[in-house]
Amino acid sequence: MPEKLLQLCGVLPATQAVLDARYDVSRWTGIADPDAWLSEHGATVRAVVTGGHLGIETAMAERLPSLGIVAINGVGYDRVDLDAMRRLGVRVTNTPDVLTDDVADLAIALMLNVMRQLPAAERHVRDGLWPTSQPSLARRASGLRYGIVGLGRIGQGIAARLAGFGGSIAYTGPNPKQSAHRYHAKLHDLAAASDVLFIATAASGATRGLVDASVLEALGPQGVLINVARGSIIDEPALVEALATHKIWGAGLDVFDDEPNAPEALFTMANVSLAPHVGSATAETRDAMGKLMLENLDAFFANADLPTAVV
Ligand code: 8YV
Repeated sequence: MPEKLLQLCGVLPATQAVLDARYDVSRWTGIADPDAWLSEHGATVRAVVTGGHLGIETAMAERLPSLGIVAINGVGYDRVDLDAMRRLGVRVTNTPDVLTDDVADLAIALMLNVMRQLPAAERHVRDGLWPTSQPSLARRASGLRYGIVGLGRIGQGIAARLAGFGGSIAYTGPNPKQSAHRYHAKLHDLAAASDVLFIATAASGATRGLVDASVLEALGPQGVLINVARGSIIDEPALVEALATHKIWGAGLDVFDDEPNAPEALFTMANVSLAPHVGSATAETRDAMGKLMLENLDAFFANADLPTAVV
């Protein structure tokens, strides 16, 4: 009998085909009455597959008494209460490394979008305005002071790309790392010393609203904020206010606090580039994430070491 698996997120067709072949899969989105379903089938579920941005509610996990593993198809585990999973005896895995390059690429793309005003430039051509006018001048993106919040895998990927832009790179995090880049213990000091501030830190309860009005003020009226981590790390109303009142110059955002909802006030703002959480959304990376997620599941059911265990 295949093991019962509850799938909370969508995956690529190739990954789905393997899941469907190896497991008895129920897809959460196809379940008409979730409460009744959990009462009837909850006790048989052995594995949950979920996205980094989705995680799993502890209340749901508590209704799955045979649950052995939550396999996250993503690197972030901020939406999973790890202590609760330990208490419930549930393993947790994620998909680190395979998405680092794509997320770092997107951070640079957002910076270029904002500084070089590429969406406006493209609209200019598509709207047929080129023969009669020029778009407004943009800002140089190279040779600046770049700050990175979180010099982990993705932060280092961003730093490696920025090395080609000239300028200087500094970072903050709980502790200094073995790195040639300048360390600031305080986020405010890093923000004050940065033209472009990249958010690349893992989210947790402790990072909620970390980038608040005072950090944005420190970044200053010429400063640009780029976020490819989690929306929760930024005080979103404070960000909207800072942009609207020109306390900072611009922002490039791939993540939001209440996805898939982004604050509508941002939609009409100049100097803002928005993306619908696509940091890891390339065919190559999503395929690699799917494979790693499957490897973790297979290892769990084979009683083998989990390739990328979080818990
Ligand atoms: C994806 C992510 O949106 O890896 C993460 O933590 O947030 C993204 O890669 C998601 O996990 C895809 O399921």
